[in-house]
Amino acid sequence: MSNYYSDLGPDFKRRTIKLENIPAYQYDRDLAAELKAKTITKEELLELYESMLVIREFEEMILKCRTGAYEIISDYDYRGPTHLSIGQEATAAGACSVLSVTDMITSTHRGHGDSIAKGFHAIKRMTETELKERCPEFAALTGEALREAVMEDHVYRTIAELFGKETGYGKGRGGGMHIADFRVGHLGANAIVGGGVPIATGASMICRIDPELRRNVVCCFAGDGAYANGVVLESLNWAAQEQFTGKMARTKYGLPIIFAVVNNHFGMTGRADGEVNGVDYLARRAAGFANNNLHAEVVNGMDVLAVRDAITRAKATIAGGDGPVLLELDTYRYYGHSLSDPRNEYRTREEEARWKKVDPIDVFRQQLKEAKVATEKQLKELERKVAGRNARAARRAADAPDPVPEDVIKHMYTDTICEVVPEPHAKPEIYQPLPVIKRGEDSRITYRDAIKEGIIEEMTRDRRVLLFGEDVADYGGAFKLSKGLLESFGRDRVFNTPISEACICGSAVGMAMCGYRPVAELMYMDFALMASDQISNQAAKWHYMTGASTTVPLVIRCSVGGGKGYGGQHSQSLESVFAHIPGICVAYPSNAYDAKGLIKTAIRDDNPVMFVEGQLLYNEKSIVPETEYTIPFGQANIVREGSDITFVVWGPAVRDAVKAAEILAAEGVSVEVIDPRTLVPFDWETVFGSVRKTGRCVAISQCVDIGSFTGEIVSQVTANCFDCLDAPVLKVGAKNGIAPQAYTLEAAFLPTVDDMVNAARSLI
Ligand SMILES: Cc1ncc(C[n+]2csc(CCOP(=O)(O)OP(=O)(O)O)c2C)c(N)n1
Repeated sequence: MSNYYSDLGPDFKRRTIKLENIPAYQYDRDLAAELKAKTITKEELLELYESMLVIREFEEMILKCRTGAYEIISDYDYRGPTHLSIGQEATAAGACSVLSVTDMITSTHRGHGDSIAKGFHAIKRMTETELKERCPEFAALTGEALREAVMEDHVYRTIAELFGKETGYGKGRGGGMHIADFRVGHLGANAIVGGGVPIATGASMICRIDPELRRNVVCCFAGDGAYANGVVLESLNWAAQEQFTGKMARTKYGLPIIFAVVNNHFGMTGRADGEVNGVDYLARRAAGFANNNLHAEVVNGMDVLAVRDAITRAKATIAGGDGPVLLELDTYRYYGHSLSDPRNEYRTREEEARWKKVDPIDVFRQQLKEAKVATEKQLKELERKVAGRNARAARRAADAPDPVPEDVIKHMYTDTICEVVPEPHAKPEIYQPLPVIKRGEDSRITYRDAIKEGIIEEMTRDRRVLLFGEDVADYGGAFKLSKGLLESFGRDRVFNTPISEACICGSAVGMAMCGYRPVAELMYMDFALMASDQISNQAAKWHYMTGASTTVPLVIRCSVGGGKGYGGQHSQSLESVFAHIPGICVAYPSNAYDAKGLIKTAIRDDNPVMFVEGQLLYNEKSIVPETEYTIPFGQANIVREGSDITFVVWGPAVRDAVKAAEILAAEGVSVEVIDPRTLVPFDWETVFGSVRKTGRCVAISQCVDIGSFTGEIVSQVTANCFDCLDAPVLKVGAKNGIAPQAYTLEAAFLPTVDDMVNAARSLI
């Protein structure tokens, strides 16, 4: 027991800390033994074989497409990525064969096999009704003809996505590296190495607490290269926490996630062993995160039955409440990173030949014959069937319509919001009375309390709203905004996280993909840069990349520390950075009334939202009705009307802009102050309307001037109101520098009331 857990006080006696052993290659049966033990049927064996064949046929099609050797579509010019998984088929087929239709997976840039196998085995398990729901166009078919038609459709949609066609799984927006099919629990392949791992972790958080998803597991495929990536290690640490593994939470059930490390021994175009890994077996990674090694095991990933066995046992461990599990699947990639990689710099043909001797398909085929599961003739027939199905699907995909150019940004945002909370999520359990927000007689409350009240109302309305971040639960967050919420809503909905900003945001994506509405807190906006992949490449892009087959309704709350003398890494106003990323909304309330209305809208919106809070505003009060209200995104607030100049300004700078307007009023200059409230979406019409009236405009914010969103306002106003302008459009922001700590320097760094007044005077 460590000193921390001992009641006897510190004990520094010499000792050795023992690590648990990690079993490797424990599977000691073969196909005949499984048959004899009746642990598998002949049909299941043939299903496994067919699944691997479909993957190989698909990958070999890509190979041949490059040289025109795939005759059925030799006229088609395939131009996309070529990350083939030939050699690794047993990992995908073995794992997916024992996942249920609703179990989930995440996958990688080398994920054709995972995607094909997940759909293939799900379709094999679907009832006729489910098959018809999936493909209503086959309603007239029944039995095997129906299943076969749906299977061919699966292959077709996969190839169509690879070819970037409108009929692909992601309507051609994502392509093969981002393929997903949420109807069978495929939450997406990911072209960011390791990017899918926190998403899988987040999804498993929902499987753990949601009554309907409760029986599901998430199988997270990621390569050996990924296990050197920060967010992956953050995810392992996250998943191992006792608050999720059962001991501290109401839900006594560990995270139902299988970290399936697909170790093909290569990162990209170099060896992984010895060059990037540092350990002989990647299963050792698990020992750094949990005393039980996350039940880690090394598995023969060339043997589909060994993989099937390991995943089956992992599922049983998870069903017993003792997840998560990490499995290293030892396999080999026959081709280069992509087809442009000749692979001779980092490995030999002799090495490849040694691995091909244990080829998952050839070895299994031999076993099928030896155990008399199928004759040579029957196997050939199956192989012909698979090749024919693939060829027909490929031809159809090559002929399928391309997306039309006018739709280039269609699906970037959804216009849906959660208007009605579906059962059983309405009226969640409240364990203790809700925290009381104290109001004066005039109903004024602080900006901090306004956000808190909005969150409480939304958490009371919808059980799918979760709140998490560093120390937000017991302590109430660094700014005490969430104090008391843990007691009311319980630790399954309000929880602390490790200091893992990437995993905080990435897991929120996974939760959102499962239909939940996570609200993640990042203590300072500066730390959002630690999570920039998860915000910008994951949260922002999945709705588009899947052709709108998922939404990502999450809120990332982050506060700006500027003005407190906290220096360069705790003071940045980065909203302009995120406004530049298509796919996310950006809100920045400037007062308590707006803060409550906007946080409620943010939580109900089906798009991912960066919700920026000004720390200097936390104690500012305004009148905030106790009753429910929301403020629509993209609706600016005219803070003060005027006729000579338009100030467009947001966040804490609004207060200063109003002061500047008062000074200018005394000089006879009438300023209209417009607070857009949200940068994305932006209320251009209100701004243009104002400038057409005043003829002058200054865009103001606390962002560093260079590259600030104020520049976008200057550009749009100039382009749209040119005829009405009496003067150039100006911008005022922070100096083009790094926020300093010194009071005098910070005062000079941030835009001042004088800067605003002077800008206005220069236009008159
Ligand atoms: C974050 C990130 N860094 C680098 C790359 C470029 N890249 C693509 S695949 C790859 C190697 C990945 O290795 P591994 O995770 O073992 O998967 P494998 O390719 O072997 O299937 C790299 C470095 C990337 N896509 N994402």
